[in-house]
Amino acid sequence: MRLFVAAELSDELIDALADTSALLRDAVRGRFVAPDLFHVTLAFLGEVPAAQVDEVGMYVRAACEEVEPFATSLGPFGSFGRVSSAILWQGFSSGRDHWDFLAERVRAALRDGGFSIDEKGFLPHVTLMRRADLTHGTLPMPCVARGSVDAVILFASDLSGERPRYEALERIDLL
Ligand code: 2AM
Repeated sequence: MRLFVAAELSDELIDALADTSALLRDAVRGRFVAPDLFHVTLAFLGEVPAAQVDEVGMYVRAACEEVEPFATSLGPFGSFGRVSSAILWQGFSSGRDHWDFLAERVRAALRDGGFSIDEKGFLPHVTLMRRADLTHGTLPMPCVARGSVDAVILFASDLSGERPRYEALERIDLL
């Protein structure tokens, strides 16, 4: 199964991200991520044998025991890749230390468990668009909001259909 671990965002954050996405629809061409799929990836595992999924959940649960819920604010846009076919995302303007701590606990626990994860440096962001053409037009001002991160989810992603399907295998409340 193709696995990744993500932070769940509170409704205030999801609503503002959906408002930003609506503004982008008038300004940028590309493929939009549906608001019900908005998340912040903490660790990307890729293919893991189905028999090891419970073990992954156990390590993620253990990591989350060390982390409390935290507040964070949405911030400016950023992008990865070529300007003509970019990943366009919205980042965070506060809570960065909390984000780094959460991601590092999860990543360290998975590494200690012998799982290999994508080792690209962690940059907290929510992907809003893929294949965005940023060569034309002007980006709108992103909508910002303050909200919280209260839970972490282990997702399986299925890319075989027209749009990605993420199945929450396990949801862990931060306490
Ligand atoms: P993103 O976090 O920039 O949106 C499922 O594919 C999720 O894992 C997506 O949110 C994706 O990008 C993230 N991800 C992180 N590293 C990845 C990688 N090496 N391959 C595919 N997706 C990755």
